[in-house]
Amino acid sequence: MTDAPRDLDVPGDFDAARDADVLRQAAQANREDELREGATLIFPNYGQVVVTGDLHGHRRNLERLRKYCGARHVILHEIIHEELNGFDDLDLSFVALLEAARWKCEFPDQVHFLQSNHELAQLVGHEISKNGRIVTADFEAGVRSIYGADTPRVMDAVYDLIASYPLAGRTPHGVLFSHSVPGPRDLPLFDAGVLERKPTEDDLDDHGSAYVWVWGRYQTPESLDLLREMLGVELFICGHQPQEEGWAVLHDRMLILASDHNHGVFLPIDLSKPCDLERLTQQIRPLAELA
Ligand SMILES: [Mn+2]
Repeated sequence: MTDAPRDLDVPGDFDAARDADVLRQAAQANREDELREGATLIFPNYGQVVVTGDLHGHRRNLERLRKYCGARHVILHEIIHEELNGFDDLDLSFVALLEAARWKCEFPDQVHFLQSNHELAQLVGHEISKNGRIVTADFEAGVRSIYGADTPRVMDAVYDLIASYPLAGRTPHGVLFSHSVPGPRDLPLFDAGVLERKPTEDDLDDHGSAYVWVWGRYQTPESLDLLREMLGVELFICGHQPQEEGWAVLHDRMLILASDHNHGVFLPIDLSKPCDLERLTQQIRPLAELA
């Protein structure tokens, strides 16, 4: 890897000072989000919210969403760490993150981010390897290919943005949005108070409450029922668990969406109406149908 910026197959031009400023402005807009109470976004009982799943650098799907959403609320998560085809490929998912940050700056009341395990790992320097690659290192290598010696300045702004993410969103009709929720093994470690405060270093650290929130796997009907009771919600809409077909329902209590490939989906929800899982699954739409 050289330190010199190279020609990139990405639209637009890059400037470390200007782009770092965009990321920091988006971070500030997240902290000042008018829906935010602690680490939770409280959605109103009017308007629409478009829920998505993991994005993993899929810039085409992000662009489709940006055109579709207009004045709707939109929820984005796990924007970084893209799937690469070969070992020589660069992870340029940073560009998707920058585009999402620009979108947040343009529509601060509509665009909302949620914390994810991949982004949290990037923030705290916890290595994630996938298919023999260390994706957290590859992400930074991608940023370095764009900004060269200015990389630390841009990475600091990336960390500011990731640290600003809330953990969850909830609707007046009992739907909870999050990247994941704790599995049965982690529930005893989980303090639901984390959703009501700015997550502390302990919360973000390995096996802290924010950590088990975004890393959760292997949910059971019983663990989801415990969480429903603890949080006062009816159902969960998450990402995190890969879905080749775009979505799946887990234990009649959790809907999992994926937006990171050509069969990726999105879900527009009318916030004024009560909803159940069956109705929600009928409203799921393929991103590919958007221009
Ligand atoms: Mn994940």
